[in-house]
Formats: sequence, C-alpha cells, structure tokens
Amino acid sequence: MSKTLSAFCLTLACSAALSAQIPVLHLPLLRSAPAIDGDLSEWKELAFSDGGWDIYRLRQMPWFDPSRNRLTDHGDEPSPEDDLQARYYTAWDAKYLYLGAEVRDNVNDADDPEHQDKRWYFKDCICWFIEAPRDLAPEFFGQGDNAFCFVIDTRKPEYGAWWRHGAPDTTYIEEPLPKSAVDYQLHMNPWGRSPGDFILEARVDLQATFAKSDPRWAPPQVGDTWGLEIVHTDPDGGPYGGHFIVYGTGDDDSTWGEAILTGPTQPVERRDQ
Ligand SMILES: [Ca+2]
Ligand SMILES: [Ca+2]
Ligand SMILES: [Ca+2]
Ligand SMILES: [Ca+2]
Repeated sequence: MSKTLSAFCLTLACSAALSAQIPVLHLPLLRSAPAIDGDLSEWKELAFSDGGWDIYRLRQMPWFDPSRNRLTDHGDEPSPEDDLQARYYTAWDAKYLYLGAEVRDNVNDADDPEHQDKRWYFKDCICWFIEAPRDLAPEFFGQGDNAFCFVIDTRKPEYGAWWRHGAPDTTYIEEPLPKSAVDYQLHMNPWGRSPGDFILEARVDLQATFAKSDPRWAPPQVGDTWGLEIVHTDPDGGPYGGHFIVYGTGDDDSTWGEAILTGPTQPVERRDQ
C-alpha cells in the first residue's frame, strides 16, 4: 500500500479505497484436463489471462511499489521490456489447479550462491500465491495461504516445485510440493529467440494441498472466491533482483486479488469483418 493510501486509511473512507485497488479476477473451469507437456495450446485460450505483463504495465497498477517491483541492471542489459515480459494462465477443475506462463527473459538464472531449498526468490521462479477459501483477515502465510513456486531449472531438482503454506496453528511452512501432488514441465527457448525464454505448464492437486493448509477446505465450486497473487522473480545473475508482483503487494493475503471461480469460458472470437 502506498504511504498516501496508508495515511488515508486512518479515515472512514479507508475500506472503499482499499477495495478499489483489489483486482477482481475470474478463473474458468476447464472441461478437458490438459496434458502437462510444456505446450499450453490446448487450454491457454480457455484459462484466465489478462495479457502481457512488463515493468511498464506494472508501474501503472495501484499495487506497484518501485522498491519491490523492479528489474536489475548488471551493466549490459537489453531494454526493460526485453529483460522480462510474461503472460500468465490460471484455471481449475474439480481435482487440479492449472498454471501456465509464457515468458520472455534475457537470462536464465537458477543458481543461488547461498542456496537453500526454500530460497526460490533468489532464482528465476514463478509463484502463484493463493488463499482458499479467501477470508478478510490479513494473514502472512497463515491458515489457507499457499504459494506454489516453480523454479525455472530444467534439472528439476527436489526444490524445483516448492510449497510455502500455512496451517491452523503454523505460518510459513516451507517444503517441496509432494511429488504425488504436482506435475510440471518447462520448455526452454520455445520461440528460438533467447535461451532465457520459457513456457511453464503445471498442475497442482487441490485436495493434497489446500486441505492441509485449511480444514475449512471444500472441493471447488463455481462461485467460490479465492485470493490470488503472482510473484515472478528474475535475478539474472545478481543475488536478488528483478521481481514482478502482480495483483497484490506481497505476503499479506488481504492485498491479493479476489479470484472468483467461474464456469468454462470461450476463446476470443474473431470475425470475418
Ligand atoms: Ca499442454
Ligand atoms: Ca531478465
Ligand atoms: Ca486472509
Ligand atoms: Ca531471468
């Protein structure tokens, strides 16, 4: 939240201002389960996506904070839009959450000089922060909060699919996503443009994850509301650096977008004239 808005929030109009900056997102149900093979073509037009993100679009958003949403400069960088741009895809069915991304990145960096398994944010990584069910209490990886994080490392190490989550009495539980609960594929350099480019396709088992973070969990239904934020880290050789945070301001789940589960959607229609 900006300093101006924080000060404003001492007034009665606070809640209206706060809700005005929370985006409302609609996550479609998929009728057919995608194959998790690094090719999004069978479902990308049926998923939630709001187009391309780069630093220029991000800095027009109410949740933008230049100290956190930023790119790094190591002295020989391309233009900011060629440093990082991405399209994110999110959808669901009764059993799984489906996650996808198409990313243009100048450098693939999955090495962390001070590696710890939980330090996905020191590597190229995309993480979906999801609270389910959503509530109005501001929590920091408490009950119902989950982060599903995919390190862009084709070696697919144990920590490559990471799960940060809460539970009724515990916050910030850090562990690999159980192998039985996740499937993901990376397709590097899919357009022959840059070895840093990639497509990520993933699915996460809902029952195996959300039910552990919140005993109130129930199988998803059209009309349910979750919280959603996407965090995309891009150090490009530095220890910690580039960082897109989309639909929220960080770990506080009350800032995350309001994601409403909807029925299936139709692809964009193009007409002859
Ligand atoms: Ca696929
Ligand atoms: Ca980059
Ligand atoms: Ca909450
Ligand atoms: Ca990178």
